[in-house]
Amino acid sequence: MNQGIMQYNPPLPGPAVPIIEALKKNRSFIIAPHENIDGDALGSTLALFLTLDKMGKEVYAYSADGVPELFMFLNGIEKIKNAPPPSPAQVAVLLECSYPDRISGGYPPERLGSFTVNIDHHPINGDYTDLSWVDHEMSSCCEMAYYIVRELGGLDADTASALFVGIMTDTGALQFSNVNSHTHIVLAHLLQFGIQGSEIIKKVYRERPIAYLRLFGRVADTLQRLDDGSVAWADLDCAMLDECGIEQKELQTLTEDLNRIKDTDIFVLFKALDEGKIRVSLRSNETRVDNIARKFGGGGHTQAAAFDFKGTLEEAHSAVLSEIRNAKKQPGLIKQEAR
Ligand SMILES: [Mn+2]
Repeated sequence: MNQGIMQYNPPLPGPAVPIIEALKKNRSFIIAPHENIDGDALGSTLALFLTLDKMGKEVYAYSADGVPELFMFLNGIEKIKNAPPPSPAQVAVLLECSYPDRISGGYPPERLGSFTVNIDHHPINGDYTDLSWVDHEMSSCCEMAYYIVRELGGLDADTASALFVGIMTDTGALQFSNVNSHTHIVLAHLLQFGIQGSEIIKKVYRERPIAYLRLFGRVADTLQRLDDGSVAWADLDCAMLDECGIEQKELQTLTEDLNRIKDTDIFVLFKALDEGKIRVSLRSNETRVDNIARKFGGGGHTQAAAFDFKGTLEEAHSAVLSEIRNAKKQPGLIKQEAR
């Protein structure tokens, strides 16, 4: 560390203060990310785990659906368990769980802690915990966790790497409009802990197992475009995963990797991986997609949202594409500022 670090210390957001107090004064914690863990939920889970552990607290962090191979290079990642927590802690810290049914493993909050804390950057949050910090202006949950980790004295190369991964994966390596000057200042501070930012970006954004690239090819083969080409979609099913030897949890970057079609506004990935249910992921450049996801009982951000559709792939195609057509016809929904 050198003296320059001070100049990158952005001011602590007010809502983080009571959460920091709760973490300081309690002894035992469970850290729970959302189901289908992604880089952001994972980075914040790991950074908070390492920080509380270093403070001598009793802490259990888990991801019921495991940890994607892509993130296994992070130091301390093996401390995140797949098994459910043995018993509730004093405090459960829920990360990006907009609603209780998003909690990894489907456990109710009271099963995890007698006092619950919620940290989230999704625009709509159920406000179901004792303490809550929800700020949709934040690029990522990791940008929020940064402040908590920093105030608790937890910033070091390992926590900085974990937080860096989450900020990068949730901003598409700074390509999305959720990035602002604060995000850059936080990243600048993290880089001062001796982490190799360019190496991390390479691992997360460039290096792909060959089986993954084969799967990418199979899914890209299903690409179709609507009308004027402003809407594109692709399909994925279990047979493709089996043929390519890829597990479901390794698909974290697939939507992002596919969503780079020139002159396309909305990209939709239909994942037929569970009986009678299609997981639909939406990405957009201009049209808001969180409103579309909400119509189907899901949610997310203005430019990245998702939901589960009950029915067949064909039914999902027809319902979702007609809803997108409607959304694009309503001027109020088009070309809004993303954040
Ligand atoms: Mn996130």
